[in-house]
Parts: sequence; C-alpha cells; structure tokens
Amino acid sequence: MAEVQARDSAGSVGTLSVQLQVQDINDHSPEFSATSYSGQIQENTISGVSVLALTATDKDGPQWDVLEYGIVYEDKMGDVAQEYFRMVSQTISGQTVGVLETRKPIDRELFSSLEFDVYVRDKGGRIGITSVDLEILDVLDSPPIFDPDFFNMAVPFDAPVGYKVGRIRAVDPDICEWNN
Ligand SMILES: [Ca+2]
Ligand SMILES: [Ca+2]
Ligand SMILES: [Ca+2]
Repeated sequence: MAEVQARDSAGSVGTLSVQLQVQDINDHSPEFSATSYSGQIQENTISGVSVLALTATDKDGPQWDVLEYGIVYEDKMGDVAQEYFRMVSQTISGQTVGVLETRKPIDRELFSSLEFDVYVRDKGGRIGITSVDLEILDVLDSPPIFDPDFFNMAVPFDAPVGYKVGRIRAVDPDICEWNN
C-alpha cells in the first residue's frame, strides 16, 4: 500500500491510496537437482519401464513453473537415446519430476552405454540442461557364432573312438561372465 499526495494551487491537499502489487516475471531458468545422472537398464527391456527420475526446481512462482522434460536429440547420442527412451512428466507430491522410461527394447550388442542430455522447460520457455549416462546391462541373448575356418575337418575312415578331430572356435557377442 502506498499513498500519493497532490496539492493544488490554493494549497489544499488530496490523498489517494494506491495498491501496489509486485508482479512475478519469469527471470529464472529451471535447474536440475544434479549436474549429471547415471543409471542402468537391462538390454531388451520392454516399453514403459521407468529407468530414472530427474527433479528440477524453478525459483519463479507457479505461473512460470516447470512444464516439461525431454531428451536433447541434437547433441551427443541424443538421437539414439530418443529412439529407445522418452521423458515423461509426472507430478509426485506437488512436484513435477521427469521420468526417463523405455520406449522400445535396446540391444546391448549394439549400444553398451548411452550418453545424452535432458532438458527441462518452464512455461516461459526458459530451459535447464543436465547430462545422463546410461549403462545397458548384458543378458545372454546372442547365439555363439562358429568360426567357419574350423569347420572343414577331415575324420579318417578308420579313426578310433575318442580320436581328436580338432577344435571348434566360437565367438560370443555377450560379455565374458556368460561365456564359458
Ligand atoms: Ca522460471
Ligand atoms: Ca542383445
Ligand atoms: Ca547380450
């Protein structure tokens, strides 16, 4: 509340009360709670599974509050990340969090990890960025590939039982702990 006074030439004073209201403008960009996030997901996981929850806050009031989260597809491995994952905005106890969830199954033998950026945007279009490092965990899903060079092995006609024909070499695309 403020008072404005005016005096006319005869000296009489008039007073007017003016109500002042401070208007909230969008002068802060939303910020993620962490400068980077890391997570893991098993390869071949079906669509719709939550991988990570990212939180962001905005110092401006509700009018300018956080609106949406998304994957930055122009940078790093963002184009690949966007193919396999998506960001979904969810309101959890009054706060809008960004949940990274699977979009379609990913093959670890194609991508063993993904590095990409995620944005958060407020209602005025100001954005905050954070980076995500996602490890794709291996499952035993690749049949061994036999090396064709080792296939042409001759067995003598009169070979005794237990005769050693040769060794077969196989290459397995899954990682070591599965390979024996
Ligand atoms: Ca803001
Ligand atoms: Ca695979
Ligand atoms: Ca595998």
